[in-house]
Amino acid sequence: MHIRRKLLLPFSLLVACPAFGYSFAADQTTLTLSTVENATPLPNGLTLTVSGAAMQITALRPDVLRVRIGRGGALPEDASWAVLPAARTATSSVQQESNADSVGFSTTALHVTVDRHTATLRVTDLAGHLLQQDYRPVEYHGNSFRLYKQMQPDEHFFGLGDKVGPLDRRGMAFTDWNTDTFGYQESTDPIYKSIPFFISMSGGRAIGVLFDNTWRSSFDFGKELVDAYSFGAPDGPIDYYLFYGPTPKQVVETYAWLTGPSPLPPLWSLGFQQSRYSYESQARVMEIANRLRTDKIPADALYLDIDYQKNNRPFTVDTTRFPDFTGMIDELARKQFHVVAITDLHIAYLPDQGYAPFDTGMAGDHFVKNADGSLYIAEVWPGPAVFPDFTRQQSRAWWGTLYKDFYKEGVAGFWNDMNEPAIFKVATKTMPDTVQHRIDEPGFMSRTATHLEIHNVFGMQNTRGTYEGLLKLKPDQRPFVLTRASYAGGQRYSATWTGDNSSTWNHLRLTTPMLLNLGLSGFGMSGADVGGFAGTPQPDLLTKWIELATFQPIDRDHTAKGTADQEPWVHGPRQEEIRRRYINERYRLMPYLYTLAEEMSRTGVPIVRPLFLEFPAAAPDGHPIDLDAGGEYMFGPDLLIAPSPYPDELDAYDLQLPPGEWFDYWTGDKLDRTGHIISRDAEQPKLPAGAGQPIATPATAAPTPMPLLIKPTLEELPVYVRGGSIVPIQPLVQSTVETPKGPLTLRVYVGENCHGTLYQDDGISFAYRNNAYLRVESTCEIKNGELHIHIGEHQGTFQPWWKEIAVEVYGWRPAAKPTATANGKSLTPSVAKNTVTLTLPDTGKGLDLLLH
Ligand code: NBV
Repeated sequence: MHIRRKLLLPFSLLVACPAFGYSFAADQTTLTLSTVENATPLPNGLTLTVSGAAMQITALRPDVLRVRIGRGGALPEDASWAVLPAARTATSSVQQESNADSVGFSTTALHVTVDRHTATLRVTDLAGHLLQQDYRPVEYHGNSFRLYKQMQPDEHFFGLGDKVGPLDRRGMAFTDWNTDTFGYQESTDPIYKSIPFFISMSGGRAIGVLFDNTWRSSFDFGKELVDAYSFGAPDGPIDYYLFYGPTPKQVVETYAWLTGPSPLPPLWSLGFQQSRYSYESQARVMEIANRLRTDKIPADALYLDIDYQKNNRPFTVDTTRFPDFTGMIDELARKQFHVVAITDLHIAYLPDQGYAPFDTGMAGDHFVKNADGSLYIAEVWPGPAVFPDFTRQQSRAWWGTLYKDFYKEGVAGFWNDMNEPAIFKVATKTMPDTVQHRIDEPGFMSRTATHLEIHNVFGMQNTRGTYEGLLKLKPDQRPFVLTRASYAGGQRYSATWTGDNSSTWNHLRLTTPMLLNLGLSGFGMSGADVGGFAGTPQPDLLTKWIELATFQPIDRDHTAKGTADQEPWVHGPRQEEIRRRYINERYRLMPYLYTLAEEMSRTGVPIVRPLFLEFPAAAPDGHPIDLDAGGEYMFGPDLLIAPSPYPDELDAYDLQLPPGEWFDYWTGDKLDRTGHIISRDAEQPKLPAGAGQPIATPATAAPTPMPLLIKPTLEELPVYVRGGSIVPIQPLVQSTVETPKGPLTLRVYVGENCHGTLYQDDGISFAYRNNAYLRVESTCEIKNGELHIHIGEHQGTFQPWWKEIAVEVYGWRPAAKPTATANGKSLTPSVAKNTVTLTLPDTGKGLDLLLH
């Protein structure tokens, strides 16, 4: 055993250990895990003793490993807030592979070896490609530890939720400690969420690592060392999952298998949402609602921030400013608005004042305590407040009951803010380390834990209480919960937003990498305050932000107290017109967006995606294409959104379109690699209008990305459609509650591997689980100069709103006198500049179209 005792130094003194850039308490016992003393095969892996520590490596599936290490000779408790029990307890049989130098095993996807002399853990794929290898032995200093892994020169890192900064985490270091960071900037870390999961990509192969440790963990992606990345924590288990793609999409899907996907959201939550801190009276809320309708800005949700409450006390209403709260909710419902109300977790400390959340919480012993057993009381919005013990199942169940009245009155969704938890008037901005949380939970040992262990899961368990409580109150309604803080797996209970951003151009730019990394980290239902929270946006900034948010999962305009109005109509009719046009477009695209949300709820693949998720081999050497592509991203598999990487710049910017064929979303024009100029008039910008001009590339350069040069204008956000996609579009409505009038349009963009999916259901209940959904799969193909389009028969029992389908074909040049047949019957298509359209009754039995 290699146990060395370091010189005893004063407890508070932290020194940099010579071999490590990361500091450890110097009086802690150091243990270096460098010798394999014993190895016992398991049907699904291996148990080892390494320098006295217990280590277990098991296969949950052939492509998913779990590694656990316990310093004291026993493995850490087998429990998790993040990983679903079914995944955590899954096993896959392995083939033992040991020799004089190493112990190990293989699965049908991976080789695992541990060097007997150095204890170096190495994982490769079956072809021997290195996926991960220890860079140096695991070293403990007291309870703290750090794991170093080799980093390849071409290795890039993604994930960790909405940490601020570029999409690629390489060269940076981060800490997980949920923190209320009003006005955070690009270098601020940590912020609100802790999602200790990252994806590494190297040589075109992707792996995922979930480091399931709730303490103040940290990650370093080659900042400390040029050839290593590392992760560690001051305490808690070494318990991590390593999983192999090889594609990044497979990694994201496996992460959803481990931690669960986001549930299917209610349809209305995908509509435009209007908020501010705060609409301070019932009259003002109604004024906003009415203006949205009279100005014909489609919208679905209005938010009530803290000032609707009496003295900021959660679960109360200030009846002076909101004299008829229930009547207001009803009237808003008649106008097709859903209301989301904030319900912070800090319960006002009001003994003997008839405040039911406090009284019932005290009666049930539901609040967290100090180390001496006294009630923990701290100041937040209501003044002195107490905090539910969310790591107790009973306390979460009690919390859920607090929603009864609001939910019955028709409040549609709930907003859990301040749940890092944020505490006023203390330097740490949160609870003291010593606050005691009770873990009283199926699957966990019942015990008391300090705040240091629970801090990062507190917000997640808050949302779990809310989500499960709402489900109990209305078992057939999909809950909508929006949270600021969370932990890995928290996507099972809530959507999220990126907290208190600022009304600056840089924050608009940061929105994209933050939402992309959140999506890769499980939180596919996410948004950033549109227009920015802190400060007042300049007119053009708000317009550009509304344009971008059209193509993001949650589209919520929100701003801070004391800032100017930020609704779409401020800044006059010209700006409003542009903003309306984009919000309209979101509603036209709703069938596509909802189909993406359904895919996310099944597979974990997020709504907004980095380019490399759809085009993992776009760059010739396998590096993620996004690294060359500024602010571009995919909205689902088919639409590429190309905002300027520096949105306040007037200069032209370069775009990279991944290999394949592309169409301008706004005009339907096909982009031609031979230098065809896309219709665009910079002098008289109009919408919808295409943007972009291909830079001439030789026609032979087909598999390489297509570079374009874009001249930015206020009115245009360039959007491109992948050739080979079939995109469903609906007639414009003013809310998702309104039934669209007219046919469903299927825009067919002819190209390779042409297909599209459409998913519909009632948008609110769980009836889809009993077959009450509609799924239509469509394909297209050119054969012998004829275009074949197949629209599949309706799957599921849900009856959609349309009776007819309009098929709009782009990228196919018909004969001089085009003809068409539908299920064998002749029809005459109508032909416009770049489109051929056919409108047909949808019998639900499927359609086979042939265009000559
Ligand atoms: O509840 C007020 C705000 C809210 O509008 C914002 O979105 C949250 O992130 N809340 C923070 C508390 C105070 C903000 C200064």
